[in-house]
Amino acid sequence: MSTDLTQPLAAFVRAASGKTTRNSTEMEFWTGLSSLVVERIADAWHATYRAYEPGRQAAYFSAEFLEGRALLNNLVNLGMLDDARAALEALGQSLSDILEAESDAALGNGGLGRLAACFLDSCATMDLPVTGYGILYRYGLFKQTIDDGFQNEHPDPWMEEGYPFVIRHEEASKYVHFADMHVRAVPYDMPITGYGTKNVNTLRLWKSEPIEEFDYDAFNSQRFTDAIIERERVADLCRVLYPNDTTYEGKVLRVRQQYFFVSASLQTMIDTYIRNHGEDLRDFGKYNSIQLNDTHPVLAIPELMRLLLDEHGMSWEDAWKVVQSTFAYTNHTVLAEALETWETSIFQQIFPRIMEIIAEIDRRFRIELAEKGCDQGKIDYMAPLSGGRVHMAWIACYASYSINGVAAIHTDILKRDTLHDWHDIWPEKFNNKTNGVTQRRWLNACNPGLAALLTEKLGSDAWVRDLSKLLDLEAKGDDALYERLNEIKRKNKVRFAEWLEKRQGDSIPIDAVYDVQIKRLHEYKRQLLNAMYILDLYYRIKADPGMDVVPRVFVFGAKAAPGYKRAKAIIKFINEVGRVVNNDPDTKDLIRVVFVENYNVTPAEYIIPAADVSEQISMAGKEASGTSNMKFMMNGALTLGTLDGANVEIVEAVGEDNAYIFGAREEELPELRRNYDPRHHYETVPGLKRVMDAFVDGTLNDGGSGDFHDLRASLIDGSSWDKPDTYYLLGDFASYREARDRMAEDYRDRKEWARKCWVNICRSGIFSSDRTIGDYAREVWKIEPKSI
Ligand code: AZC
Repeated sequence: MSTDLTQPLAAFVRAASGKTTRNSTEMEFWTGLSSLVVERIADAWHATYRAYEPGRQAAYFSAEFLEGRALLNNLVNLGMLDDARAALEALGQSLSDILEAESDAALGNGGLGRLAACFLDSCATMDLPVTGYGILYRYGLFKQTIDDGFQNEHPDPWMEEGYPFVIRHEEASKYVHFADMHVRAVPYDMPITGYGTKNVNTLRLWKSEPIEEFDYDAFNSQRFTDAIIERERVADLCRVLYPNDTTYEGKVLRVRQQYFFVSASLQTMIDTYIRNHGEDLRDFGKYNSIQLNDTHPVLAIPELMRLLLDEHGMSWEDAWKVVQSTFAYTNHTVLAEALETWETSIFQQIFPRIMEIIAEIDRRFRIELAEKGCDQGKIDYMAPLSGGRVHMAWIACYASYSINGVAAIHTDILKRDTLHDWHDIWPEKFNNKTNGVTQRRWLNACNPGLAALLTEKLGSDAWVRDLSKLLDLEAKGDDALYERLNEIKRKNKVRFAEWLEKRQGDSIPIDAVYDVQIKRLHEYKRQLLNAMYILDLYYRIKADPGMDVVPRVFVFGAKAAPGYKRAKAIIKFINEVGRVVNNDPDTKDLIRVVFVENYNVTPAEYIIPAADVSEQISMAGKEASGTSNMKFMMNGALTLGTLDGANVEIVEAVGEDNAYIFGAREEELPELRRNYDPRHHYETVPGLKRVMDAFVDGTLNDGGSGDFHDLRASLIDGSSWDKPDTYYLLGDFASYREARDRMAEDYRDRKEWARKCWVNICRSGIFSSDRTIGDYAREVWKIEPKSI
C-alpha cells in the first residue's frame, strides 16, 4: 500500500529550511524527511513505552552505541522507502543524495559499540521490552584523514546541524552528584524501530547540563567567566567519546562519564518501578535485569547499592540481594590491557560514598570467600580492592548472576584462564552468548540486490525477521542462481568503486578479487601480516613478470587509537605498500591496495556487499568474537581466517571446504611460543627476508620517523619490555600465504566460488543478532515479547 508523502514531506522540509522546497538544501531535505519519520512513529513509540512499563524489562547499559546512519534503516523498517523515494522525486530530489547528507552517529569505537546497536535493532523487531542506556557524546569517534599515508584525527561534531532522531525529555531529567560537582542529566531518546512490527523501542542517551540555568549571582558580581567556566566543566563530561578500543586509560573524566550515565539510568528505572509496583524495592530484580556491556557501566553496582541504602532506606542484606538478582555482565576481551582498574584515590576524591560502599563489598567478599575455604592469596587476588586498586571486572563477577563471553572459544578461555578463579567458585554463573549482527542493516538495507534475490527464492521476505529461513534455500543453488549471485556481487563492486572514487579519488578495477580487512587497527588483529603478504606477492610478480595472477584489490579500513603509536605506524606501512604496488607498471594492473579513509558504519555498508574475501586473521585466542566476519558471510564473502572468535563457529556451520582456515590454533600456541624464534622464520621461510628487509632498505618510506625500523625490530628482536613478535606474524606467515594463494586460484572457478558463497549465505542464520537476543531474553533476562 503506498501513501503519497509529497505534501507532508514538503511541509517538514519548509519548516526545517524556512525556504521553499526548491531552495532547500539536501541537508534540509534530510532533516525534513527524518522529522516526518519521527512524526509517523510518535504514537506507537509512546504506546510501546506504556506497554512495557508494568512488566519485567531488561536494560542494556553501554558506554557505546555505534548506530551509524538512522534514516535509511528507519525507512526500510517502516516500509516507507518507496513512498519516500517517490515524494523526494516529486520535489526534484534523489533519495540516495539525501541519504548521503546524514553523518554517522559514531558513539562507539568498534565491535562492542556496534554490537549494542545490533542488539537494540533485534529487541525492537522481536517486540522485547529492552531499553538501551548510554551517553549523548557531543563528539563521536574522531574523523580520520590520511595525509601522506599517516593518520590524522579531527573532531566529529555529528549533531551540530541538528539531529531529529533524538528527542529531549526535559521533564525526565535527573540529578547526579559528585563530591566536587553537581550535574543535571537530561535524557535524549532515540527511537529504535523494528521490521514488520509496530513496536518502537528506546535508546536513552544522557546529556550533562548545569543544574542552574545560569549563575546570576556570579554574573552580577562580575564573576561572569567563573560562571561560564563552571558550565563548561559540566558540559565537558559528555563532550567526547574516548577513542580507545580494547585498551584502557585511567582518565578521571572517563570515570565521571561512567558514573554519570549509570546513576541517571538507575534513578529512572527506580522511578518506573515505584510508579508501577510501589515503594518496596525488594522486588526490583523481579522486574528488571541490567546487562552490563563490558566493565564500563560496572559503577551501576555500587550506585544501585547507594540508591537503595541511602535514598530508599533498605538494609545492606536486602539491597545486596536486589543487586545480585539484577546485574548480568558481558566480557568482550581477554586482552590484559583492557581490564579497567582505578586508583582508589580517584574514587575517594570524586565519590567518597561510592568508595565506602565498594570497601564494604570488598570486606564482605573476603569473609564470604574465607567461609568457602579459599586461601588468603586467592582472596587477595580476587577481591574488589585487590592490590589497592578498584577492579571493575572483579566487582562485576561477584555481583552478577550471569557472566558471559561472546563466542564459544572466548567463553572457554574466560572459564579456563581470564576468570578461572571465579568459574571455580561460581560455575553456574557462566554462559556463552555468541554474538550476532542484524540482517536488517547488514543485508536487507545495504545489499538490496541480494535481498531481492533471497526474497524471490523464498517467496517472501520472512528471512528479514527470521534469518534461519535461509536454510531452506540452500538446495535451490544451481548454475543459473550462481550466475545471478556473481552478477549481484559485480554490481556491488561497481557501486563501491564509484563511491570510493567520489569520496577519495581512488579508482579501482571491477573485475578482481575484492579482498577486505576492515576493523580497528590493533596488533593482535594483524593488519601488518596482511600487508606483508601483499609485499611478498609484489616481489613474486616482480621476479616473474609472466606470473599468472588473478587480479586482486586489497581493501583496508581501520582507525588507530590516537595514542597507539605502533598501530599508527602500521597504517603508514599499509599506505606505503600501496604506494609502491599501485604505482609500479609491472604490478598495478594485477594488484591494487586501497585504504578507505575514515572507516565507519556507512563505509562498511558499501564495502561488505562488494567483498569476496573476508580477512579474519587475528592470532588465535585474541579476538573475542568478531562481528564483521558474520556480516561478510551474510553477504556472500568467504572467510580467510584463523580458528579464533566466532570464526570457529562459522567454519563449523559451513564446513571446512567452504572457508579458508590457516595458522596456529589457540591450544597449540603456548607450546609453539615456548621456543619461538622469529629470526629463524625470517631466515628460512622463502621470501620472508626480502619482505622484512623492505621495511628498512629504502623501498618503503616512513617519512623519517623511524617507525618501520621499530616495527621490524618488534617482530625480529623484541625490546627490553617485550618478547619479539608477540602476535606470531612470522610463525603464521607461510600458512597464511599458502591459504591466501590457494583462495585466489580457487576464485577462477566462478561457479564453484559462487556455490561456496551461497552455502555461507544460507547458513548465516545463527549469526543473526535475533538468535543472540533470543538466547539472552530466554536464558539471562527472562523476558517475554510484548506487542502493542
Ligand atoms: C570487541 C571484541 O574485540 C570483538 O572481538 C567482539 O566481537 C566485540 O567486542 C563485540 O563483542 N571488544 C571491544 O570492542 N572492546 C572491548 C573493550 O573489549
